[in-house]
Amino acid sequence: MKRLIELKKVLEEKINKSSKVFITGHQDPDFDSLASSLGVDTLCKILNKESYIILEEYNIQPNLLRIKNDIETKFNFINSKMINNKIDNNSLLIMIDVNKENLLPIKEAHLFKNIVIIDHHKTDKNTLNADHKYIDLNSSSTSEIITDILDKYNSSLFNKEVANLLLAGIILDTNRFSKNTSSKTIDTVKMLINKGASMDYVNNLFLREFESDKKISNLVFYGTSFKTFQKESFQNKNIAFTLNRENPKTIYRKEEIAIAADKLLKYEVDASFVLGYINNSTISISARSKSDIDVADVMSSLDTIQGGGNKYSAGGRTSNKDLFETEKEIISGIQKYLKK
Ligand SMILES: [Mn+2]
Repeated sequence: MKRLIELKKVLEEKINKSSKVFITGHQDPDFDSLASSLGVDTLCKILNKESYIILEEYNIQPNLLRIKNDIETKFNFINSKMINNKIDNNSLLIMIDVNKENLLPIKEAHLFKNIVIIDHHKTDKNTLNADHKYIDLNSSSTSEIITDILDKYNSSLFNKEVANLLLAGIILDTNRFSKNTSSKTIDTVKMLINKGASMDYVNNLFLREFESDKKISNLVFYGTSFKTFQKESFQNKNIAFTLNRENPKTIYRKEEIAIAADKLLKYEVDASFVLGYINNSTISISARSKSDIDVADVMSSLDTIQGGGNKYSAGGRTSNKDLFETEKEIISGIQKYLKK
């Protein structure tokens, strides 16, 4: 309790003294990381300070992306590329649910002269050297810590919407109160419910996530064929091609296709190409590489597909061919690329 009051004081001081506040969670954000970032942003709003939440869209789960889209008009989201244009000497970085530099989604942490860490994970040699670290290993989640801070202000900015997401953060990190749950955690949950948060909202959120995960896993496990491009010049590249071969007309969200392409890189593949319809006539393609295959080069070389990106991550779309014809076009595009 004493430490928490001290944290509140430090946050007020640091936020008030800064020109603007940048908030970041960890790579591959989850509910706890996103919800507590929104909580800190709410604190900045209470203190009347310009603030930005750093979020990279390419590596965010569909469910979180949907939440982001729902609340986009109320919060300032930026990606790491936009930091350089906004940062100044007095900017404050608040790291939430993460304390290690190598787990940050940004490479710009060293540009900040003022950094505060709020987390519930163990520290080690990779822990960033911050001006103030608040690490509470006894807290179920960062959402719990931030709720306790917000609760000390009597502000209508701490509303039902924020409370629901913080509750989702706590429920995720405690695996539905089956671990890391103290009587303090339950007190915090009580506060959130008093603010209007509901278990129904959270259950619904996780159910949607479950359905979306299942859809992506099915696409990856049933729809992938591996092609090895042999001969010396093709360097035995192992490339994964994924599409819904049983029900090719299935419609996906663009993010689901992107996540499937990311997922495949966990396996022994040099590059992955995932194709699926995003409406009745448009096919979206996501390409990923972890080898010297430049997927942006491959994607932009294709005739009927408009595409682009960078060496490791590219995408494209087409309405000219069906899924199987599009797969063929990509395969021959790769063969041409590898011959070069
Ligand atoms: Mn967490």
